[in-house]
Parts: sequence; C-alpha cells; structure tokens
Amino acid sequence: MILRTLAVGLFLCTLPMAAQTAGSAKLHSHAAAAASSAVIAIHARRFAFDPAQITLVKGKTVELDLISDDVHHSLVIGALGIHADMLPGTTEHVQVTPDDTGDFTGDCGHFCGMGHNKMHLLIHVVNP
Ligand SMILES: [Cu+2]
Repeated sequence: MILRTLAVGLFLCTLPMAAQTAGSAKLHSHAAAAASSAVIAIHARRFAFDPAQITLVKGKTVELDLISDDVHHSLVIGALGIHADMLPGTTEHVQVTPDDTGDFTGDCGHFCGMGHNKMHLLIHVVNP
C-alpha cells in the first residue's frame, strides 16, 4: 500500500514537468519554423483563418500565400498595409516586410456569413 501511494506520488510529480518540457519544445520549434520559412500559407474558411496566428520577424520579407477553402474572403491587416482578396480556387501571394514589432490583427474584409466578424488573424512581429 505504501509502495502504491509512492508510485502515484511520483507520477503526479513528473507529469507536470513532462508537460512543461513538451510545451516549450513545441513553442521553440514553431518560432524556428516561422523564422526560417519565407512562405506562410494561410487558409480562410467560414469562420476562421488557419493558422489563427503567425510570427514574423521585423525587417524580414515573407510571402503570405492566401487560400480560401470555401467562399470569397479577404485578409485586411491595416497596420501592415495588406488588403487582399481570398477567392476559392486561387492563391493570392502577398509580400510583407514588417517595420515594427508588436501584435497586429488581421480581419476578413469581405462579408462571408453570420460568423464573418469573428475571423481574425493575429500577427506577432518579433525582433530578429
Ligand atoms: Cu468574412
């Protein structure tokens, strides 16, 4: 009985540590992918962008490949000067070179249904 309690205690102690390690590793590889990749594909479908957030590096040019999976959407990021249609069957290629760090929000600029105003893309711009 004592042994069993010990084993459970050990399991509970190691579990959060394992979860933390996995979490930070995942975050790290995501950041590395964003920094080394020059093309980021962004899909739009009613009613979300996928991925819902991306990380860009200040001063580094990245191509956003904008793809609609269903109906006519658009991506509007006022702070980055982006306003691009997203039409089904076509990929819109948009070059962006962020000048400032910070978090910026993109929205769908073409009414696509009742959840249209819930479509947001969060852009993190970080220092090189
Ligand atoms: Cu929309």
